[in-house]
Amino acid sequence: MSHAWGYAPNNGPDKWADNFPIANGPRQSPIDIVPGEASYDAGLKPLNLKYDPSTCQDILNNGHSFQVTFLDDTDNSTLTDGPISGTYRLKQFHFHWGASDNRGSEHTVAGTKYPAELHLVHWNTKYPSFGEAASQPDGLAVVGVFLKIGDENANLQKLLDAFDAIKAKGKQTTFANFNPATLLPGCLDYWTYDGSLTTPPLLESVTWIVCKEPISVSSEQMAKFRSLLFSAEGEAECCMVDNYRPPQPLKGRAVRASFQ
Ligand code: SG4
Ligand code: ZN
Repeated sequence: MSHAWGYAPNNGPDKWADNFPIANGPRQSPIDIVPGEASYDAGLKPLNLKYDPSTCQDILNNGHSFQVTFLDDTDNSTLTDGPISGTYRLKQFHFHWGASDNRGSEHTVAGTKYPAELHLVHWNTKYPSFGEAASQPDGLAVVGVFLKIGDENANLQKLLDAFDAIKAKGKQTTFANFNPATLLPGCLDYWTYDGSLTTPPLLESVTWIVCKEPISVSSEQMAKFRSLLFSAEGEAECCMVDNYRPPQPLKGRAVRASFQ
């Protein structure tokens, strides 16, 4: 791979294995979730998400997505219960989306693609830091939420209104007092399976928790996601679109459902 990784034909998902051989590993993400093949597990607890808006720090275009970062030096914003043991701290959330409304999610449901997918990334506090947790089999827990075209979503709009300040790669601005719980669907039923980061280094450290119920986004709001740029200021403008990895082989893994 002659360039840094990205989502273009010359450096996209089909090329990642050249520099990151774990791309062909046993527990890669995302996957196609086939509801009929997921097994209901009555032992799965409800998700317990406790988010403190005062831990929200900034919003950043990292050239692959945009992310909102949280202060993670205390247990103020955490995920507990669900399929995991112990306490996981919220580090950041980000999205993946398409060039048009017919694609963009990473996970699919019986082959159905959603126009975008939100990822809330948490790390296991049995490890000293996010960086150290990220290479442990039980190091990370990511909550995935599908976006579906419908009514305008006022909670998403707060993010979109910050986009003018982070249009290009490397741009960052403060983003204070945002409660990520406002982005969750009303019903927290989920599927869960053992997987990986969906971008290089593709580390196999993620307990995936994918919510069954999507949140809404309008077509106009989706268009605003596509106004961000992969490129930095001064470079040829390249719209940030199709920043998703397609589904990977299940390789015999179990997908469990928290609901019947
Ligand atoms: C996005 O590119 C985020 O911006 C990355 O965040 C994130 O990497 C990456 O996706 C993979 O995360 O939930 N999709 S995912 O598996 O969280 C990490 C940063 O670069 C390590 C901080
Ligand atoms: Zn992601």
